[in-house]
Amino acid sequence: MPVSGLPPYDDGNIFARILRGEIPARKVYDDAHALAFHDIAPQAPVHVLVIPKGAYVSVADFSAQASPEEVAGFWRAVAQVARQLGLENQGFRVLTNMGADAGQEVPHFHVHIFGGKPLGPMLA
Ligand code: IU
Repeated sequence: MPVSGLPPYDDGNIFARILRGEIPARKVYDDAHALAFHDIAPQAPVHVLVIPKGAYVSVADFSAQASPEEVAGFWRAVAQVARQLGLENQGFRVLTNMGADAGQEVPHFHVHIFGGKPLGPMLA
């Protein structure tokens, strides 16, 4: 069960279907712990999503329930994806939305990587 008060993990969510190969995605990275692919509605010149392979609704669930190996593997993958996309030297933004107030649309934990231009200040 989610620790965050969000509904239980739904196996039919779109990212679960991408993980199972039922729906195509423009993949940029794939390893034991994480999959990364281009967002279908990019909000920056580079906009990639990184998702863990395990079934976690949100960052709260992932942080509370994933094994240390999964957590380390996931965040190493995030850094690797940014490197691979050439963002490391110019800078980039990593963001996750959790729950309704943050506008989380897909109930499988994911982080957004934005880059490819000066991003300006964060919007609250
Ligand atoms: P959010 O953090 O849950 O709000 O972000 C979900 C993102 O998933 C959003 O940027 C969508 O454009 C993106 N997305 C996608 O890349 N492919 C899909 O099939 C769907 C959403 I549905």
